[in-house]
Amino acid sequence: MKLYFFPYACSLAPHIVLRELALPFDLVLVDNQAKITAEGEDFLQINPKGYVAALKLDNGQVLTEASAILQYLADLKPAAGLAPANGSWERVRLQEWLNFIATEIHGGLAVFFNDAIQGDVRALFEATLFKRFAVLVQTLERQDYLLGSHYSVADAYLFVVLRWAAFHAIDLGRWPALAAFQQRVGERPAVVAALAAENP
Ligand SMILES: N[C@@H](CCC(=O)N[C@@H](CS)C(=O)NCC(=O)O)C(=O)O
Repeated sequence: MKLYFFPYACSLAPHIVLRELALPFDLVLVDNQAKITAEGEDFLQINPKGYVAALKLDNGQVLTEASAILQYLADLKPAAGLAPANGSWERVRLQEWLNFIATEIHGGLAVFFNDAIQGDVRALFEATLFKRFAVLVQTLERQDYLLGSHYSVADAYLFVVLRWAAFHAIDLGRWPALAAFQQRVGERPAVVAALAAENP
């Protein structure tokens, strides 16, 4: 498998999970501006959406969308327990979290990468995002991980997108449960290794 990535972007989540599962993979850096891979390929030919993450399988299929890639990877090694069994009610709860992270937290933080978002407009986006943070806090104040006591692919995804708060001068220390979650997940050996491997 090949994981197309950009350092510390959302592709870091499947990268972490590949390491958690000890699956064999190659990392391919993508120039997100020029849309060229480090292997000299036109990235738009690989993923016409033009964004990471993209996972090329050994059969040539390319899978995109972090939530789908994360579940695909978890299901390659179900015994590792990074996702509840497909078809179970717990799996639906995982999907509920993945969608919340993708749409509310990933989307809510990514908007600040646009320098045009300033002043009152930024304050409006922040107010919405902080309401979503309150939902996370309600959960993470009473349990270590989104699904309970057990780490899952949703936690890897949440960790990756919450890291972006620092890029936007949002101090997660204002939400101790979120800061503690980042600390907890950030200490996992697979996370430490993935961050080191992406260090540009
Ligand atoms: N809907 C996609 C969004 C992926 C995404 O936002 N990728 C960003 C990095 S986190 C990217 O590569 N942006 C570059 C671009 O859109 O040109 C997903 O959930 O995986």
